[in-house]
Amino acid sequence: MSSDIVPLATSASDIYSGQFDEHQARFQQLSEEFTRIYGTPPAYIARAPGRVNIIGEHIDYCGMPVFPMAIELDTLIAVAPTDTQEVRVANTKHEKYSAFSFTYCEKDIVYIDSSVHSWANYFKCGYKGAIEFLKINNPKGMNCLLDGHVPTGAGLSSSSAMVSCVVLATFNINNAQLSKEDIVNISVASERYVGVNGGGMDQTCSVMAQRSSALFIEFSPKLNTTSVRFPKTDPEISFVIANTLVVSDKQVTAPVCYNLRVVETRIASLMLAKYLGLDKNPQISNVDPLTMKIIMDVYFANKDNHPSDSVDSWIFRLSEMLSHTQKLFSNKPDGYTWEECAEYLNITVEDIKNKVHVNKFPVRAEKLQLFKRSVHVYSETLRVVKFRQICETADASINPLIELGKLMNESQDSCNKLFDCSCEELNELCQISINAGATGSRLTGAGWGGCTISMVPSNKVDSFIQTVKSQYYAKHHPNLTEEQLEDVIFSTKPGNSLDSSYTV
Ligand code: NG1
Ligand code: MG
Repeated sequence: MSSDIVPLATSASDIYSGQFDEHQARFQQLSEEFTRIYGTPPAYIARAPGRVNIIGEHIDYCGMPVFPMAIELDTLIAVAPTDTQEVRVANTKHEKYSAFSFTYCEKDIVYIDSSVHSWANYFKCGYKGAIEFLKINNPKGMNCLLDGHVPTGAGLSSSSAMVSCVVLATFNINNAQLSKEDIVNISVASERYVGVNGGGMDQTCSVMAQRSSALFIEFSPKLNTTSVRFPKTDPEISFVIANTLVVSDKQVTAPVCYNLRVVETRIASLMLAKYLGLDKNPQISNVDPLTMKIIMDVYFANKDNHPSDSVDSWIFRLSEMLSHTQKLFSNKPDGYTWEECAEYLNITVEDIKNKVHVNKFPVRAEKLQLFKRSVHVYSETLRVVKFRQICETADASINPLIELGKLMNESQDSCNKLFDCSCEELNELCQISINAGATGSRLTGAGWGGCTISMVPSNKVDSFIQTVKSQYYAKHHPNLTEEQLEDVIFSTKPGNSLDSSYTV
């Protein structure tokens, strides 16, 4: 685990030192706009990229490893300290995102109304998380100007890019040094203030990812990241992101979508623990949140001889857990009522609801789909582990484009049929993508709308994009101009991670 201190640049020369050449013009422009708005230049510019998840969907909050990469699209925040405790925030896209301000208050730092869907909430989350961590009651005021390039509601983590960026900016303004791990932990915890009980993939990727690599992220027993390069192939592997243009707002749909999935996987973990005779084990009974990864680890403690992080061990353990899960839940493939879960666990429905924190993250469901969700979690994790293995060990005997693509297609199938997080347009776009030459295509991020990611041989990228434009966009969004289409379907390569702030 890298615990690098994020370096703070100390002079204007750092920004022009060459390392950040590619951002120089944008920094300059943002700095000028900031000066126009606030009358003084910014002290820092912080940058955090969005991410695309290549494989491993809806398993981060189950403690399972995922395989995203940072993309080139990012969020920038220009910021300067002020003498008051007022925080003023403007956006370069001010027609869509109106400016707001608030003043630090000792009681709750800043009030966040999670019943309102507003971009301001994500800013406030990052600010609140950073100040809470700093434990100071006299934070500096800040003037801020945001410049976001990650499409919102598209599964590319515009939200986490913004939260991580605000955490970094708030720390810098208050002269605090922090490790990358601190930024990750604060960003993950603080984004939950908007009411979505999210996992840690997005913030970890935004902060830790390395240029030209994807990031294998393990969350349990502790955060651990490994940069993984894609295998060399001829033609090379390329990725294309395509937006269905179905806006999926996780915050609004959380009680029947995202937060419900978190609850279903947690209840499945409780029941699995009992089924495996582990419910009295202190490593399980006192753990909150109890995840499917913890159940697996405790079950196999001292049980199998492989080093626990070897690929063989992962495959062995996950396969066995998959078969336990199938045995336990298969008699109710249409789902469990809350009462049936309570009866199995020999506790009340109220007890279950407390254990999975529905008071904090409310959900609405008659039935809980424990069979489908848990089969997805263990099988999707198997795909993640195999995906990484192919990337690291591929030799001439296999075609990685085909093998990796196959895993992506299986992931889409599982997201669609078992996790119910796809939608008609995502399925259609994936199918068109395969017909257009992708070897694999799947939804990315939470789903229910947003983007797909497709693996495409590099020599076919142009024709692929043309075909998808004519078969998907011309049909569903015929009025989009060529320029607008460039923002909804584009090829991407691994971008680099959150940068430190630069004094300008
Ligand atoms: P998006 O859709 O990008 O917000 C969300 C979660 C991830 C992960 C994915 C599904 C947050 C901040 N992000 O991503 O942690 O669970 O869904 O794999 O909640
Ligand atoms: Mg998000």
